[in-house]
Amino acid sequence: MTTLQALIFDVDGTLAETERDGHRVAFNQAFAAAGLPWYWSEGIYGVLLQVAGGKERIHFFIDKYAPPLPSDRDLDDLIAELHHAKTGYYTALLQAGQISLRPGIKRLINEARQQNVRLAIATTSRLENALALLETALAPDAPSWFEVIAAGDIVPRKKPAADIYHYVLDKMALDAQNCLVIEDTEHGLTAAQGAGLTTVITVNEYTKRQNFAAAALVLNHLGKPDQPCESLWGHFLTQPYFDLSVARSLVSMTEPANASCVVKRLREGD
Ligand code: XBP
Repeated sequence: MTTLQALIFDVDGTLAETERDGHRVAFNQAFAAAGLPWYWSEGIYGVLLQVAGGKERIHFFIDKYAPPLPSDRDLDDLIAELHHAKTGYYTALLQAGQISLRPGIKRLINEARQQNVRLAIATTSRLENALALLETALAPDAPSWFEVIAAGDIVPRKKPAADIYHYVLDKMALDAQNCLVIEDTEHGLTAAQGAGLTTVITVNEYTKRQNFAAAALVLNHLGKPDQPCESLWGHFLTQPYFDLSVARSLVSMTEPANASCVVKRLREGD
């Protein structure tokens, strides 16, 4: 029988709402510090999020919106410099305690640690960003709870390519069927599916209209006893939150013990 041996977490948007209030703000701080008249509004940032990776996102912005560019700068050097500065602003935002974890994340991670379910991270973001979030929002020693923290340029192709998930599985010497992924985007789902991984999605404002038909379960968040989650697609939870019992049911491909009938239900026009 297939058993759950590991949980693999995406970072941005999954562990915390880092995109709108973290990365976006830090990109804008880096642009202003460099004297560039660029500003990424919440709306524009939603468009830019279709490209994963900070450097790649700045490239995409320049290609799509043709903003004013300094004539005396090599483009790749400028982007590398902006991205380096942005990382500093982003980690400073985290150190200032500006960003907290999404509902249920800490509870699920603690439950996994108590039950010896192995933990890993698979993110497109830079390693120092992932470490800073874990340290500031979870616990100073939280990075050590994760057996593998796969981040940024460690693989040649970022999500939606499956590379980062293949990397994690190789490093942990695990079969995909024994792992469950928590993601928040269609790109993340595509990457995890590409590696054969069962995936649970917790949507956010930027991703709630994306196509998650291939997910095992789509929730508004993982939920906690005093803040119930809502099932948007897949198995309808009959308890107020997602926990390891549901995770085990999903990977064993049996009807979840704590979920009733399948509700293929997506929120439209919401
Ligand atoms: C999130 C991303 C990243 C961050 C910025 O990745 O797409 O590009 O927005 O990261 P994930 P960097 O959902 O896989 O965690 O600036 O550090 O590249």
